Amino acid sequence: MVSILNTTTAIALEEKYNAHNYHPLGVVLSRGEGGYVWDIEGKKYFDFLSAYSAVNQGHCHPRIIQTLIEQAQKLTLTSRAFYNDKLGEYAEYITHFFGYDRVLPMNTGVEGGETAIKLCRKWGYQIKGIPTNEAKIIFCKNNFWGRTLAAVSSSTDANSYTDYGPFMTGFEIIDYNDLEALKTALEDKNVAGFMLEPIQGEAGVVVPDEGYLKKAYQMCKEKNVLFIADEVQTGLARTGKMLACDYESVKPDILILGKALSGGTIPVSAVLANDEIMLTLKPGQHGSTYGGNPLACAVAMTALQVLKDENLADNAFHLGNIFRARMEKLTQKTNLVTKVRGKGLLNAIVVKDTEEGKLALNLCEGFKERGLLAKPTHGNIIRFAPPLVINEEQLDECCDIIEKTILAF
Ligand code: IF1
Repeated sequence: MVSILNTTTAIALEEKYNAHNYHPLGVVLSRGEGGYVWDIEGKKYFDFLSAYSAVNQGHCHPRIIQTLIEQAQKLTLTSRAFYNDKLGEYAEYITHFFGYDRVLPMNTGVEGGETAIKLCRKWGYQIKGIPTNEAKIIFCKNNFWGRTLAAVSSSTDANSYTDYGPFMTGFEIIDYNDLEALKTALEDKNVAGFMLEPIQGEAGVVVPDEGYLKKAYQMCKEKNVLFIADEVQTGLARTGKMLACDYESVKPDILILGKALSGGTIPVSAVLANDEIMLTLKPGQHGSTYGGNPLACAVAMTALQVLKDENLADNAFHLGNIFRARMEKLTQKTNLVTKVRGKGLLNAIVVKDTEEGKLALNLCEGFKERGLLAKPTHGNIIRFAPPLVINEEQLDECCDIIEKTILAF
């Protein structure tokens, strides 16, 4: 098939043949390297989305790609019907890396969440002694952990759940960053777990009060309830620490990782827990064809090692402070930016809500014209999450683009 694609024709093809389940910005990317991406016409951009934090290590990181190629030429998938020579090595590596007894390898982030919930329920019945089918899991308002039926059953976003019912039961919703609400919810003896994002991503980079995670964790411990951290987006150096929970020295009972675990190459997720929880699962009770495949295992080890070797958490911490300081300054020069929030390089600005979120969209179009890609969310919030490999000079250039664009409005 011969095709001469340009931006217009590439978009037209998607519009014609693909499901309309997304509304992308009008740019067609065809190449990426580090903090940059290029569109099909060769225009270069700073990537300020990082595939929703999946490319923390930067696009096409040479070491990760090298591992990917080498392993792909040897063995990619065996299923778990047989052992492979990479899974054991990876399991030892990642459990030592995060300090857990065991890992359960999956593929997408949402499968990690599903796995965590299944594990939590099994633990609830077998160890905590909750009566059959009575287990409850607490979630927070505006949570986002994916698109499966369980995920949308715990969602409070009408876009996510409308017309997908009937929904799964046993999920309780409380306000985020509300310890009183948690206290009340924890009174129920059938609560097995509390699952939350340490910073709510999709909700618009909502950072809870300092001490919230620590206190919530302690309250869960007092009630023999598992603290489940969804670090699919906040984890792996994004927020300036290896895990966002590290800020409050909280070690989740169940830790969910995804996205950057493969540095943006293939879907790799992981659920980490100690024996008491993980060993409630027996052969045949959970799994996935691709989970723990040798290609994923090899890639994930390199992806994690890159985070460490390149001190990407420290870089995110440092550059994040600079970025937010620049944006705070901007709020003094314009009334279009009303709020700046985030940690490390997971940040957002809230812009003045005009007609139907047009401003945020127009601003992102403006950023694009000046060579920076970002996407609005919830109409008036713009998320800024560049790959963690960018340097201070590049960040300054990006801040200039953002500032110039906003001040031109
Ligand atoms: C989409 C946002 C990001 C997540 C957390 C689990 C998952 C996600 C905390 C599931 C996924 C995504 C998916 C993406 C948009 C997106 C997102 F805009 F919704 F908020 F990242 F910022 N836990 N987040 O954020 O992981 O199954 O997708 O691998 O298009 O749905 P997944």
